[in-house]
Amino acid sequence: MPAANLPLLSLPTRADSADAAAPRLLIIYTGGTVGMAVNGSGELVPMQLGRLDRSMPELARLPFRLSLLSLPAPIDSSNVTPADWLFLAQLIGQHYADFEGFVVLHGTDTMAYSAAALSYVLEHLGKPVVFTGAQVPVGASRSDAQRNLITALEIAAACHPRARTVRVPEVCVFFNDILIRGTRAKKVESQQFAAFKSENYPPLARAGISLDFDDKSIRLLPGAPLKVHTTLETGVAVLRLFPGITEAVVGATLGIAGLRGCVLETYGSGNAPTAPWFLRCLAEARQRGVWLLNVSQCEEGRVVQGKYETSARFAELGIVGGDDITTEAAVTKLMFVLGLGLGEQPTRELLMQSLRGEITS
Ligand code: ASN
Repeated sequence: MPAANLPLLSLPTRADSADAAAPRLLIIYTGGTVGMAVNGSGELVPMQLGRLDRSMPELARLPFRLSLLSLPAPIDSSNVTPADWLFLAQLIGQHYADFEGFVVLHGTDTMAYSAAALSYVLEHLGKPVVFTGAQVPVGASRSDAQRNLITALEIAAACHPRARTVRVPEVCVFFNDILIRGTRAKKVESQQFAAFKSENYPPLARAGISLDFDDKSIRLLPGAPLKVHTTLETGVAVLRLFPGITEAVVGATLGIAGLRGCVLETYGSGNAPTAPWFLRCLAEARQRGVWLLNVSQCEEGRVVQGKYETSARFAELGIVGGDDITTEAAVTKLMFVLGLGLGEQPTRELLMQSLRGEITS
C-alpha cells in the first residue's frame, strides 16, 4: 500500500489542536507485543491497536498534539523485512514536515535491527525517531507500554531548554529506562522489562524521576535536509564461527548464489581459525566480490585485525574490520552500503567509516 494512503487518527490530549506551540508528534504502530492479544490457541498475535487513547487514557494528559498511524497489517517483529524498513522510512519522509517528532511502536525482537536500518536510510535526520514497544500488551494491567510510550513521546518532543532546538535528532530506542542510539541497541532480555542494552556507547538519556539527557553523546543537528534512501541490498548473510565449524558450513554460506556481503562473527578481538581451508573459503568469497565485515561475538571491546596471528591475514584478504559495531548494525550497514551500488573503493570507505555513530572512531 502506498504510504500516502494511510489515514492518521488524531488522539485527544490536553493540547488544543489549535495550540500552535504544542509539539506535534506522530505515533506509527507497526505491531509487536505492545498491541498483541492471545488467540484461540493461546498464542500472542498482533492486533489492530484501534483507539490507543481508550487503552491508554493517560495520553490525554500530555501537552502534545498526537496523531496515530497504524500499519494495515501489524506484525510480530520476527516477521519484519527490509521492505518494511523502506516503507517505514517512506512514511516518515512523507510526514516529516508536519511533525516535530516520531515514535515507532514496534516489536522488541528485531527492534534493534529496525532502528539501525532506519538510522542508515534516514540520512541527515534532524528530528527524533524513537522506537519503543512493550514486553506485556497494552491491555494487560501490568503492561510496560504506558511508561515506555509516554517517555518516548516526551523524548520525541524534547528541546534544548535555552535554544529550543531539537534535543535528539537521531533514530533511537527508548525502553524501560534508557534511551539508546539506534545503531547501538541490542535486545538482551526476553523475560524482564529492561530488554535492551546500549552496546559500546553510553545511553543517550536515562529516565528516572527526571529525564536526564547526555547531550555530549547525542549527534548534532545535520547541516543538510533529510534524504530518505530507497534501496537496501538483501543479498547478505551472517556467519557465526564456533569451534568445530566445518568447511561445508563456511563454504556453503559464503557460496550462496547472489551473496554480496557477509558479517563474519569472529572471536574476541576479531580472531578466527588459521586452517588453510578456512582462509581459502574467505579468499574465494572475496574473489567473487563478496564483502566480509568482521564483527566480534564479544558484546564489549572491539575488533583489532592483526593483533593476533589468528586475524593477521584478514587485511590482505580485504576483510573489513568492524571495530565495535554490533551485528545488528553491521547487517543493516551492509544492506545499506551495498544498496548504494558504489564502486570498490567508496564501498570500502563507507564500510570502514562511522556513518550513523555505529562505531567508535
Ligand atoms: N515477539 C514480539 C515482537 O517482537 C516481542 C515483543 O514485542 N515484546 O513483535
